[in-house]
Amino acid sequence: MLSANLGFPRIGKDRELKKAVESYWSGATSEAQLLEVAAHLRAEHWRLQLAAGIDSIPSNDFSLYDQMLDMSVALGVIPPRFATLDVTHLQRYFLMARGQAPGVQLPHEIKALEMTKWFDTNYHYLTPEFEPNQTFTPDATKPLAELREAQALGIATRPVVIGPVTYLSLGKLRSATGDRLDLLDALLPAYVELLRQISTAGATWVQIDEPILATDLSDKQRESLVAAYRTIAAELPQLNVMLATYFGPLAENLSLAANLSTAGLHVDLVRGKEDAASLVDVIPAGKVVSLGLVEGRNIWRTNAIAALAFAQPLVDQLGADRVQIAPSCSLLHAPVDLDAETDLDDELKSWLAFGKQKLAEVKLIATAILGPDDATRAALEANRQAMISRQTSERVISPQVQGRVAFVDEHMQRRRSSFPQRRSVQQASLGLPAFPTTTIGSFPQTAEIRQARAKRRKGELSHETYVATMQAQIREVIAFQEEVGLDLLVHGEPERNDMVEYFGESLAGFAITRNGWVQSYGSRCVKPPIIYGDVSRPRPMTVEWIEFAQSCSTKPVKGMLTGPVTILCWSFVRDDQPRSETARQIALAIRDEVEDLEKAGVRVIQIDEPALREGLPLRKRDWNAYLEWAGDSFRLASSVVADETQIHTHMCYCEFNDIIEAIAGLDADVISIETSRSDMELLDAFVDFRYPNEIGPGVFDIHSPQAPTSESMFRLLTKAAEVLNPSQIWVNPDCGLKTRKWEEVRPALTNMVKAAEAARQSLAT
Ligand code: THG
Ligand code: ZN
Repeated sequence: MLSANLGFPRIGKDRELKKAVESYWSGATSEAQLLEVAAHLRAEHWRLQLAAGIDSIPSNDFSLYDQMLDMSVALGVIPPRFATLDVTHLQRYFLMARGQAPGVQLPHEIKALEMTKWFDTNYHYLTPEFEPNQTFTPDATKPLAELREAQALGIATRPVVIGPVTYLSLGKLRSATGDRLDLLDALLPAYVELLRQISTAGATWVQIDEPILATDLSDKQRESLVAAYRTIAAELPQLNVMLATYFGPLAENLSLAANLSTAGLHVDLVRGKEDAASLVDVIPAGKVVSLGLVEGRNIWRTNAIAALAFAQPLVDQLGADRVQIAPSCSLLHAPVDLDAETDLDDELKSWLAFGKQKLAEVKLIATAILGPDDATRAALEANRQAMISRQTSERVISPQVQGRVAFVDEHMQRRRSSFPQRRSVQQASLGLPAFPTTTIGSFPQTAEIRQARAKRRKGELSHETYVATMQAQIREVIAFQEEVGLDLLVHGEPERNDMVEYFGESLAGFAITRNGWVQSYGSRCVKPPIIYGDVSRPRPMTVEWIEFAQSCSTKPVKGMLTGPVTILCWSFVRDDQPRSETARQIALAIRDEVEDLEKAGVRVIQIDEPALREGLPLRKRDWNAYLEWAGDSFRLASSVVADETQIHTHMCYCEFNDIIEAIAGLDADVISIETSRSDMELLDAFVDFRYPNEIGPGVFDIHSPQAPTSESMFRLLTKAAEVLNPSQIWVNPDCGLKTRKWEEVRPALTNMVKAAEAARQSLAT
């Protein structure tokens, strides 16, 4: 039975690509040096897949930044502001990605392409921008070079491209009217030419990714899919297309996908298990079917025997020569190699599989399905033992946690009084002015802070010295905020690296990896914690830091926590219970922390949920159920407090319109959101909905090093006060200040306080 892979992580097992790209950006290394590292990584990854016995190995899955950006380049979708620049190919590529490139001095700022989340993963792609009369010019340089590079190593590959309908659907049209799908007729000749060149260069198969098929499709998208693959098949009859779908069940799109004019169809049978039931009925005779049986975007070892039992009837009915075994989706979303995890214990490791291990699983299933030999039998037995170990481990199930979850009831998820009642008690107890000023939580992470954390990790710093260093930082941050005149203070979070990793380190049921990096966007990576067992909080996680911070000031200091939904969304989660169940366990752990903070005298507690919106399921029909348990989790975490205690939440850039009701349902006393970049347009949802609680619409963009003027911020506040009740409005930046420098933060916050004072003078009722 053939085995196939859909894509391999390109960042490198030691994030070699990240380092090489960032070094090139800084000017420390040349273009040639960067390209050499890239070629080296590709070769290493192809050899690794070959060694794993994978029959169909992808090429063009590599990228120096992002595969959607690569696609835009391959189709000549270069917005005029980049096309007209006199720069090299690679400089233009990075200008599109980041608005800057080494060796390029621009007379004025140039806006990079917008970044958007890739379906429901934590990967972000660069959004194609289409002009109203967009033309497409094929440029096959990259796919051809990679195909030939692999050929030179003696490896035949299946080049991967993103499909035309997914590509158009994810792009945005730079005009108020029109439909980007209307560009299909102009786009298809470019695709055909691109594929023709790939075919001529020796590829017999290509993989065309259309993950859009796992979403709710419009009639126009369906028609476009039919037209696109009819044209490609007619123009290139010699080329075999494996149409790859993933990230969810095809459901009502299954018959459409199966009947598109392609030689093969890949289905995600992990997220889309339900598709298996009708797959054989709808698949046309002779079409090759790729079964995605090994989860590509999580870290759990596949239950090989269960996968075999699941696949066997499909193989029997379709015929072994028509079936391939594959991961569910590209392995881009998995860390590279479990072997590098020297700190995880053997038992936990036996439950896991990263990219390299997933290839072995694909191969194992493909081999075993035809009747296992002795070695395969032994591998299956080892797999079975690991499954039993995980299913029966006392590390996974905690009777205490289970018992507690069983006793969660409605009143635990509701504040004691309604918002208007809470509001008057909070006003009396906090005594804040109108247009109160605050920040989102983090302050600049200086080299000194990072060094102290790194030294502590390596055991080079005693606990006492570490605490003293952090306390000194906190003291300074508090003094700074008092000096600037902020009303509600924060401790600055010097002790935290990534917010989710920080809480993952302190919670039971979580494991932290040493090197389990996954690309988030461009050169940026995240290291999601692994939730393997029932979650609880063995001891307070933040209380001592906040208590210390409060001891430095008579002004109120906020307790800072990450919400249960965000911790869930940014971790690798259990696959042996519903996400909602895991979220509820995390919520109880956060609730414990909230309770302890309150007991310690903390009067304001912020629980951030930046990932709430991005956790939305791909299919609209699943939204309500998600929003319900997500909201329940947030309220379970936050509602333990007395009326006097003010609960804040924060959400980053996000389209609020379609979930505003759920956001109001969180019943946070105050929400801070990002609004400055859209000139307060993002407030519209809150206005139209008549959002009842208090809001801090961000008045300056923390992504820009430029300090905003107090006039610009006052103008934004004026805009906000026209549509909201002035007594609802808080004054804060868009997001945390972690990535900024002190010399940028000082003038920005000084001006912000001035703007708030001006608002109190002229806008307060
Ligand atoms: N934390 C986690 N997941 C996230 C975000 C986060 N997912 C979505 C969003 N935020 C992604 N944004 C970023 C922003 C910055 C970085 C990564 C993802 C980043 N990473 C460092 C890097 O790659 O250099 C990691 C370095 C380190 O920790 O040593 O800067 O905020 N969990
Ligand atoms: Zn934010």
